[in-house]
Amino acid sequence: MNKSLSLRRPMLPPHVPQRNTRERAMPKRKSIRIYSDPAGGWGALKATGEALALQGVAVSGAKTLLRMNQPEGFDCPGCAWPDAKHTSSFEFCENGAKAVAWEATAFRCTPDFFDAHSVSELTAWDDYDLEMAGRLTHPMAYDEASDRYRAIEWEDAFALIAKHLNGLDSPDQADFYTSGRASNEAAFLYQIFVREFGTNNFPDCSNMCHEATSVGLPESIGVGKGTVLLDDFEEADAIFIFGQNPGTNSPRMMSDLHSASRRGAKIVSFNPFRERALERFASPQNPMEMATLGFTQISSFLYQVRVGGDVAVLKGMMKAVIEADDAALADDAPRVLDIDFIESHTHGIDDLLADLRATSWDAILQQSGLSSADIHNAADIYMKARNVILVYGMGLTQHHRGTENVQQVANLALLRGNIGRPGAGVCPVRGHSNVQGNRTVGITEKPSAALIDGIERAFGFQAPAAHGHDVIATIESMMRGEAKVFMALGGNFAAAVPDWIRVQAAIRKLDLTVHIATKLNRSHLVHGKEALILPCLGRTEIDIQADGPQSITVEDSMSMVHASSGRNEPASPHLKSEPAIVAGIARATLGPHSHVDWEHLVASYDRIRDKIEIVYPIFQAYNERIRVPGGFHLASSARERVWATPTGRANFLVFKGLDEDPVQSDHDALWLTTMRSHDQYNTTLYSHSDRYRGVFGQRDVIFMNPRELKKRDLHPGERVDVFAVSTDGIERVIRSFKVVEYSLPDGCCGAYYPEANPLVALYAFDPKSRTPSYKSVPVKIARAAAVGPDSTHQAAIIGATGAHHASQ
Ligand SMILES: Nc1nc2c(c(=O)[nH]1)N[C@H]1C(S)=C(S)[C@@H](COP(=O)(O)OP(=O)(O)OC[C@H]3O[C@@H](n4cnc5c(=O)[nH]c(N)nc54)[C@H](O)[C@@H]3O)O[C@H]1N2
Ligand SMILES: Nc1nc2c(c(=O)[nH]1)N[C@H]1C(S)=C(S)[C@@H](COP(=O)(O)OP(=O)(O)OC[C@H]3O[C@@H](n4cnc5c(=O)[nH]c(N)nc54)[C@H](O)[C@@H]3O)O[C@H]1N2
Ligand SMILES: [Mo]
Repeated sequence: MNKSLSLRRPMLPPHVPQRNTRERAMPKRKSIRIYSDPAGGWGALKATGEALALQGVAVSGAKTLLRMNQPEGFDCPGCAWPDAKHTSSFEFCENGAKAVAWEATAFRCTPDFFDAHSVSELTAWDDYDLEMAGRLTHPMAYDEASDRYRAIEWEDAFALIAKHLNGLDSPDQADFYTSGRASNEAAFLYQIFVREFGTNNFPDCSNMCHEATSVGLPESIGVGKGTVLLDDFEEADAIFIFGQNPGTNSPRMMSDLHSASRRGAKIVSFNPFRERALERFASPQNPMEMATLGFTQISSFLYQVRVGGDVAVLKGMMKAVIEADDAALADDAPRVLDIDFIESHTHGIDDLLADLRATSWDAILQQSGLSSADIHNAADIYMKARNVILVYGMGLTQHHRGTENVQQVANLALLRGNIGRPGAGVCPVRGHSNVQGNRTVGITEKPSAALIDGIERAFGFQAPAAHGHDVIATIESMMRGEAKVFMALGGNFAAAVPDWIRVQAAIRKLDLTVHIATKLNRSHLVHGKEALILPCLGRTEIDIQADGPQSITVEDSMSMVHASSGRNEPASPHLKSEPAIVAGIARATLGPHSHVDWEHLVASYDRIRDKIEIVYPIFQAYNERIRVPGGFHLASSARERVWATPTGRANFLVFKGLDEDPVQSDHDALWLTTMRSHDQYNTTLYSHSDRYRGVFGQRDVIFMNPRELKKRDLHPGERVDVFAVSTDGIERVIRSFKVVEYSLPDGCCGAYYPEANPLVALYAFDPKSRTPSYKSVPVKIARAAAVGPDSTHQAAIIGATGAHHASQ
C-alpha cells in the first residue's frame, strides 16, 4: 500500500456515494400482511432487483452475479450450501445475490463519514443504517478526545496492536475471534500467528452455531461433519428436514429439494413455523413454472413441532420403527431394522432399544406437540424409503441438549443403515460460507496432538497445548476483567452473542478491540479504551500480492474444497487482504524472531496452502487439486463406513428423557425461539422486512398463536414487554415488541435474532458443546409498560436497561 498518501483526505473519486444521514437510509413502511405466493418465483427476482438497485450496483452487480460460483469466479459469500460441482451454469439465488450486493455496494464509509459522526451518535443508529454506510475504506483508530474514529496508517495500526499484545502479563489475556467468512488461507495464518504468540483462545462463530454437530457427530459416527454429497440428493427416496429454513438460509438447496420433490421423493419437515419454502417453491430456473406462475410442493408433510420438541419426534419415530420391527419379527416378515448393518457396524443398540421401550407414547406426544398419527406417518415414510437423508439446522443445535439432539438424528439414520451408502446420510447445514473450512484448518480452542505436531513440522515451533477460550469462556474472562485485548477476523461478536447488554458492558472495559471487517457494525462501536477497525478486501474483489493475483480457497457444507477468485475492483485502494492484515499484525507482534516468514507466505497464497498441506496431510496436493474445476472432496471416514470412534463402530447414544431444555421455567411461560428473517444475513440486515412471514418494515415483533394471545387477553398489533425467566436474579427484558398473530404450536413464540438476544442468559447453553440455547428461552409476556410505537427496537432495549454508551 502507498504509505505516503494523506489519510485525512480520502483519495476516493468524488462521485462515490456516501450515506451521511440515517434518515436517507431507512425506507420503512410498516405492515403485517399475508404473503400468499410460493417462495422463490417472481417475488425473488423482484427482491433481487431491488437489493441491487438499493446498493447502487444494478449494472455492475448483474455482471458480478454471473461470476458467482463459476470455475474462474468467486465463491458466493452467503451460505455454505455446495454448488452443483462449481462448474455449472449460473444458478439464481436471491439471498446469494443480496450477499454479493451488500459487499459490492457503491456506498463508502470513509474517514469523512467518521468525522461527521461521533461514536456515541452512531451507537444510537439502527444496525441496518450502520451497514448502509457502505464499505470501509481506511484503517481507523478510535480517538477518545473527539469520540471519533480517525484514519491511521496501516503500520501504525499494526504497531499499536503489537504494543498491547506484547505488554500483556500473559498471552491468554487476549482473545481471537473468527467469523466463518474468512478463507482457509486467512484462518490458517491467523491460527498460526495466535499460537506462536502463545494462546489457544479461539472463540469462533461456530461455537454459537454447529458446535453441537462438531461435538456430537464424532461420538456417534467418528466425524464432526455431514456424510452426504450433492449427488446423494438425486438418489434419496425421503428427505427429513429438522429445524432448518432452506428458502432463506441456504436457498440453493431449494433446487435440490425442488427436483427431489418433482421426481417423487418424500420430503418431511419439522418446524414450529410453516416456513413458506418448506411448503411450496417456484424455481426461477424453471421457465415453465415462471411462465405459468406455477410452483412445486416441497414438503409432503410439514409438522409444526413444538419448540424443543424434536427429540420427542426423533425418539417417537425410532420407537415406531422398533415397534414395526417387533411386528415384522412376530409375523416372520422382513425386518425393518437393518440387522446386518447394526451387527457389523454399530455399538449400543440394546441400550437404545431399552430406553425407547421405556419411553411412553403419552410423553412423546405431549413433548412434541404432535399427534400419534403424525409421528407414525413420518416413521412410515422413513421405513418405506430405501435411502434417507436427514437434514438439520439451528432448530436442533441451539438447545440446552443440542449435542444429544444431533446424536438422535444419527441414531435414527443408523437404525436402517442410512449412513455410508449412496442417497443416504446426515446433512447438517452449515452457516457461514467457510465456517467448516475455518475449523478444518485449525480454528479451535482445543488443539489436537496432531495439530501441534503438524505446526512443529511446518514451522518448527511448539504450539501451546492448554485449551483456550471458546465464545462462552471469552465472555466469562471479559466479565471477570481478565481479558484485555479482543481481536476479530470478521463478524459482529457484540451483537451475535447471548445476553449482549451485559457482554457489551464487559467489552467496553477492554484495553484494545480490533476488528478486521468489510462493513461498519455494532461491534465496532462497542469498543475498548483503544480500538481499531481494519478494512479488508471482500471475496468478490481482486486480490493482488507481490507475486500477482491470488485465489483463496473455501470448504462447503459437504466438504468440497475449491478456489475462489475475486474479479471486482477493490472498494478502496487502501484495503488489504485478510491474509496480508494477519501477516502484518504477526510481523509487528512477533518481530524478527518469528518462526514464520510472513511476507514470503503472503506474497503467494500457494505457499500458505503448501504449509496447510504439511500441517494437515489430508490436503495432499492441495495446489494441484484446487486447479481442477470443482475442487476436491475432503475424505470422510463415515462415508466409507469406517468409524473413527473409541469403539471403532458407529455408536447408538441414548438421550435420557425427552426434555431438550431442562431449565427452570414457569407455568405460564412460553418457549421463545429466535431466528433469522428472510432479509438478513445474521446481524447484517438487508431490510426490515420478512416477506415470507408477512412482516414488512419492522423487526421488533413477537410471533404468538391466537390461543396464547387470548390467554393473555392480548390482540395482534399490541405492544408487549418480554421478560426472560432467569435463575440468576438478573432482569432480562426487551420492551415494546409488537404482537404478530401467527400459526405456531401452543407454548411457543418467536422473535428475531439479534434483537431478542438480551433475553438469552449467559448460563443458558448446552454443557457438552457450549452452544447457547438461542432456540429455547423461557419468557413471560406482559402488555407494554410504556408504548413507543416508532422508537427503534434497539433504542427501546438500550433505553429500557440504561446500558448507554460508556462515554455518554
Ligand atoms: N440469507 C441468509 N443465509 C444464511 C444466514 C442468514 O442469516 N441469512 N445465516 C447463516 C448461518 S451462520 C447459519 S448457522 C445458517 C442458519 O440457518 P437455519 O438453521 O435455517 O437458521 P434459523 O433461521 O436460525 O432457524 C432455522 C429454523 O429453525 C426453526 N426452529 C426454531 N426453533 C425450533 C425448534 O425447537 N425445533 C425445530 N424443529 N425448528 C425450530 C425456525 O422456525 C427456523 O425455520 O444459515 C446461514 N445462511
Ligand atoms: N439469538 C440468536 N443469536 C444467534 C443466532 C441465532 O440463531 N439466534 N445464531 C448464531 C450463529 S449460527 C452465528 S454463526 C453467529 C454469527 O455471528 P458473526 O459471524 O459474528 O456475525 P455476522 O453477522 O455474520 O457478521 C457480519 C459482519 O462480518 C463482517 N464481514 C462480512 N464479510 C466479511 C469478510 O469477507 N471479511 C471480514 N473480515 N469481515 C466480513 C462485516 O463487517 C459484517 O458486519 O450468531 C449467533 N447468534
Ligand atoms: Mo451460524
